[in-house]
Amino acid sequence: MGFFELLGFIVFIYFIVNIVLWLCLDSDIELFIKEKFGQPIDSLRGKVVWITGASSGIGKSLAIVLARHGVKLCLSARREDELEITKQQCLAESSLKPSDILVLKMDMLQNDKHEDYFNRVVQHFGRIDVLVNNAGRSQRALWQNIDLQVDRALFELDVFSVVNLTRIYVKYVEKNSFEGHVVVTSSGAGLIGVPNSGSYVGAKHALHGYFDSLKLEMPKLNVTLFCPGPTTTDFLKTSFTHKLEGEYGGTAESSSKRMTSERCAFLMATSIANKLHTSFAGPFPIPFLLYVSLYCPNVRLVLLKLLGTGALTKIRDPEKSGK
Ligand SMILES: NC(=O)c1ccc[n+]([C@@H]2O[C@H](COP(=O)([O-])OP(=O)(O)OC[C@H]3O[C@@H](n4cnc5c(N)ncnc54)[C@H](OP(=O)(O)O)[C@@H]3O)[C@@H](O)[C@H]2O)c1
Ligand SMILES: *[C@@H]1O[C@H](CO)[C@@H](O)[C@H](O)[C@H]1NC(C)=O
Ligand SMILES: CC(=O)N[C@H]1CO[C@H](CO)[C@@H](O)[C@@H]1O
Repeated sequence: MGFFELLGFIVFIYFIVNIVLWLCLDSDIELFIKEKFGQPIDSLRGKVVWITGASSGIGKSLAIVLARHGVKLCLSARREDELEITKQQCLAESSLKPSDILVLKMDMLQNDKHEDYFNRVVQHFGRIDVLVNNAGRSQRALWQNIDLQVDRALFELDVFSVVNLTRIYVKYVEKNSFEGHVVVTSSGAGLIGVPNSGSYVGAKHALHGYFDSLKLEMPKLNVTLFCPGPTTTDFLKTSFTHKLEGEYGGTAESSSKRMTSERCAFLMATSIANKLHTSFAGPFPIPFLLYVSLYCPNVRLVLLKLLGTGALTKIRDPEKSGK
């Protein structure tokens, strides 16, 4: 075999291995490698992490994973009783003291109070090492029927409240010149379009624009955009619809087509510990779809034509498949 044949063969094998990994893994390849060989979650021990939306779902599971590794936590959301339950579970599974976990009743939509809340957390712990912007609501609605008020409300929560709180944090990091880390729970729907969630997809995409720009302006700041695919949480219950009043009220049943929130939180904690910039996770075919869409947009178009919108809808909401 000549040199160029060998080179061609290696490149060919490289692509085959990649595509096999796209099909087998429940995360992107970088996160998979870090899970096996990178910084363990334990490298975050002793740090102070503020998780918004810690009263249920991914935020709650993340709190528990981090607590097990001795991470001090601020848990915020609107439902204080649920936050207390998260706190008790964290304490039961770790050697943290009650004062290592601060419960903060906070509505993200009250932007004018962000500074007060922020100061309370700093006062309690003396510092904030990582801010995890996780609070958010999803959506189920047909694009053409959505009231502009819903678009605005969704951006208020999923984008503007996140941006406002992060600006306070970023100024604080700069003033005290320490190594800051901002984390955002985006979504697979923050990387590609999906049906039945127009405003949500727009909002999650917007986060990538905001935080990519922030990273360029502050290269030393660690920024992590974590993008889960379908995960079993209560998110469908409180999802927006096409009109402002009311919530979707669905239940996301556990299914092999959804990640458990525990697995999601473990991968998210791994991405945070390794300071990855963008990570994604989800069972087959989520990583495959995301890789194809990001690396080969033309193949994506062909794939979508073959699969149809209905298939994508079922990937997101498996209960619709009538399994
Ligand atoms: N589950 C999925 O399939 C999935 C997939 C991709 C991305 N995500 C993202 O993951 C994040 C967490 O969602 P989840 O699935 O864990 O759903 P979830 O169980 O409904 O959790 C949402 C969290 O956000 C908080 N929240 C909502 N509105 C708030 C407000 N106005 N102020 C403060 N906190 C508020 C909720 O707490 P309170 O109600 O107590 O305020 C709750 O703790 C979201 O950003 C979501 O977009 C989820
Ligand atoms: C994370 O922050 C540290 C300290 O500012 C910096 O040296 C490092 O390059 C950052 N890592 C990434 C991946 O941006
Ligand atoms: C629009 C808005 O309410 N912005 C708030 C964001 O946070 C600052 C603190 O830096 C508040 O003063 C603003 O009111």
